[in-house]
Amino acid sequence: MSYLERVRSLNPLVHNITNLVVAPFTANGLLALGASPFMAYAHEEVADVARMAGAVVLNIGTLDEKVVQAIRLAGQSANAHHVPVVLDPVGAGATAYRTDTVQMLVRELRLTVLRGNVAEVAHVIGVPWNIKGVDAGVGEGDRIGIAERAAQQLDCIVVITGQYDIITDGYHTFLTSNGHALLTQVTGAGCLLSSVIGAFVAIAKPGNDMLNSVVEAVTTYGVAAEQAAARTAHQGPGSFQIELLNQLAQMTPSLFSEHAQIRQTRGG
Ligand code: ATP
Ligand code: TZP
Ligand code: MG
Ligand code: MG
Repeated sequence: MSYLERVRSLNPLVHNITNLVVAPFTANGLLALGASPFMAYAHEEVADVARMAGAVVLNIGTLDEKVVQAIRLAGQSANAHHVPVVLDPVGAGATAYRTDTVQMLVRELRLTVLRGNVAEVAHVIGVPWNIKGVDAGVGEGDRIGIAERAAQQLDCIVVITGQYDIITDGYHTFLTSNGHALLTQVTGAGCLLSSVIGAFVAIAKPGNDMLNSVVEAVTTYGVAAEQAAARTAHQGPGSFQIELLNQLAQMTPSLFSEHAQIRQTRGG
């Protein structure tokens, strides 16, 4: 059974503490995929929700002290109960507050997956990289090297997205080239992917299964985006955004195998 089929049959609960730009799109994307989204932020309940979830996705997109404390409480509870944690360090490097916050979070919490653009991931591990707002700036550099270094340093899976995506545990590295440029025109395309990864790690076993499930999550999302673009590119980003939800719902293992472009560059 593919990881996607396991998501659909197990319908994992994914606890999201995300930003106010993307919350409805994220919840709808998880539902389309076959997972069960739960957005919960109150300090009084986040530990309970995290404990009962299949995965916890933490996103600092519109952070303030209340959100940061909710993220810490949820993350600590997830760690205590062996629930996988995905962190999306939106805008790390753009302000000192964001950079300091993510660096504190990776010191305090054990992550299963860190997912961001190259600038964000670089800033999480203290490597300077040009960034503009919440979007990756243009910068030359060794994206694969940053991903592998971050994975080794944080002892977790790192996903760096962009025109092509890197998935690594520091010792095994995969590149996937699925996706479509229209994804750059939809705010929350990265945040939804982080939550989709949450759904896939929720149904994986620790170890290599986890890395393989993340590779399939990222590629599935890219293939769904290609299918959506093939149907809506002539209309524009609004239709594409809605069609992406349809294509997440309609994705099949055979569509995935037909279109997935995955290359392993390290390990084996
Ligand atoms: P950013 O803020 O830098 O846009 P993000 O958090 O939105 O970062 P992205 O890197 O845009 O995350 O990745 C989100 C999705 O968009 C991924 O599936 C990725 O493969 C895809 N993607 C991003 N840029 C491109 C591109 N130029 N061509 C094809 N797919 C892309
Ligand atoms: N501003 C703060 S969070 C956010 C914006 C526009 C959403 C970012 O979403 P993504 O997935 O990184 O494009
Ligand atoms: Mg983007
Ligand atoms: Mg982002």
